[in-house]
Amino acid sequence: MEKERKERIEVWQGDITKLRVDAIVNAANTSLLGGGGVDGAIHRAAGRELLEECRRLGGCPTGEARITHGYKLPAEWVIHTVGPVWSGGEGDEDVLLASCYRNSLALAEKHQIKTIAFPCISTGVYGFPAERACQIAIREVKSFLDAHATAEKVTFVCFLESDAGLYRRALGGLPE
Ligand code: AR6
Repeated sequence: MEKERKERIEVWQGDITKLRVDAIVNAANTSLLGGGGVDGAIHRAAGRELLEECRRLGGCPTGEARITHGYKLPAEWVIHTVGPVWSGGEGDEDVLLASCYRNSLALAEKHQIKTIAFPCISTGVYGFPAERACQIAIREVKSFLDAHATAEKVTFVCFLESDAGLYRRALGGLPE
């Protein structure tokens, strides 16, 4: 079982908008109307129709997720989730970040999505420490995969080489 789960997780370094997977996850903000970072890249690549669909959703609270079509993206779906803004770790940032992964994966399951790619949510503009976020992301994905069979592959997309290193080390250290 453990080996099987390991084969369902991969790390890929690059631009998430290029990935031909069923769904890519967007690190959005509560307005869902676009922004910088990965959010800006996804909206640019998907085109204006994505913004129009997002507008109809009326926003998304931190820690929750919403799904739209992918339009001009190679991915069929975009799952938009809103990570917490880091404020020193004394608030509920860890819990909210875990909710982003859990709620995104629950939406994927609901839509029978088999392949899904995550960026490193909250670790850019929102300032969440990369290593701490990586541990939370891996923990949530592992427990989801153990409980659900629909998802065949979860890809952690790391834009930065340093993040790819973090994920590869953390996943290499999974217990056998
Ligand atoms: N593909 C994959 N990852 C990327 C890409 C890309 N094309 N571009 C950046 N990253 P951020 P946040 C990585 O700032 O911290 C936006 O303005 C980046 O290196 O995009 O959740 C939203 O509208 C980092 O590892 O998202 C919100 O206002 C990760 O994506 C706010 O930023 C997340 O960085 C959300 O901030």
